[in-house]
Amino acid sequence: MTDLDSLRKTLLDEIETAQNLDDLEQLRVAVLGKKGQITKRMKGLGALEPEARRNQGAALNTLKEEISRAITERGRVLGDSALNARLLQERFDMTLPPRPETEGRIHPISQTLGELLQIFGAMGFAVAEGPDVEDDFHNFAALNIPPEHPARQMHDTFYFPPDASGERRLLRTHTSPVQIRTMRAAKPPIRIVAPGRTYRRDSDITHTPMFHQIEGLLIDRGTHMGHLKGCLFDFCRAFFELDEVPLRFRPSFFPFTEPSAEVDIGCAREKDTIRVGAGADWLEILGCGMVHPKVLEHCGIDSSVYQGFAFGLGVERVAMLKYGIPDLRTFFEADLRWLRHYGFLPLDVPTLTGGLS
Ligand code: 2NM
Repeated sequence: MTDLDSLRKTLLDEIETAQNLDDLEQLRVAVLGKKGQITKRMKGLGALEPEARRNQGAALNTLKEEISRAITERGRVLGDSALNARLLQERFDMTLPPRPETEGRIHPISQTLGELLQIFGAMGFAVAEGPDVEDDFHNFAALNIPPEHPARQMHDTFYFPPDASGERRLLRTHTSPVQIRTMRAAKPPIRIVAPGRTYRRDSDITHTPMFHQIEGLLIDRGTHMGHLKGCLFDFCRAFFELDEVPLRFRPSFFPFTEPSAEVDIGCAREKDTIRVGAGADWLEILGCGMVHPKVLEHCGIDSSVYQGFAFGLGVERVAMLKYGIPDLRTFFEADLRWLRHYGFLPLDVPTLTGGLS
């Protein structure tokens, strides 16, 4: 056996019997490090005759690679078993409450959006999203709101300066442009909800320039107001966690629906609170209607074959009602005391089976 053969045998033996990653690392340094056994021999090659140097060099390289591979492989095995041992030792009780108690809170808007998506998700609505910066077509024209229509003033839009072609982009005034984009891209049947931020030039106790909406859209053959009513009754029962909800559909007008309605929920106005679900008073909570045939046609949907219903509601508004938050503007003040009071714990995830709130 040559000198290298016996070195190979010894080293492979030592690698195979290394019991932990530290020992293996020491071994690697002792063999392949700057002053290691193989490195030293490589340095010694210079003193040999050319022929012997070539042969010995090739043999040393082969040995070096073989040893490197063996160390890597043994490292993997030792690493795996070290991890397994740690996992066994670090087993802990996932049912214990977190300590110390979590400081952060989920903002009521995030919590409420989670609840809304949970409810509409269970009804088969997919979530659709779109850009906050929109163009005139998607925010207005496609929704049957022509340039001279008073709704454009009504909406008090934030416009950007006109671009080179004279087109003014804008911050969407509702999430309906998402529905337009979806209808133009997909074929019926369509069942989506579009949650998100919306913007209007309006700021007083009951209006903030940015607020959240969620809008629903369902397009299919034979869709009618009865489907819309059933959907909204189911939604209100689930959201307000009531067995029965008094709802009132009042005729209304939106350019993008015909007929249109506003929906009021029965409530009791007490001294400085409003209790929903019972009582002699009514409170408007959402707008809805059958999608206007012109809107369907703008989206390439044949209105003689397909009908759709749509609805829209303000997320802040329903969050205030459900959680008794009296002042809209506090939502956006980032007041930590307010958040600690009205916010939700991160593990308080809304589910239909576990309870939404
Ligand atoms: C509302 C009320 C009524 C609505 C209509 C559409 C679309 F794109 F399908 F035409 N999206 N959203 C709609 C209808 C929104 O919010 C108060």
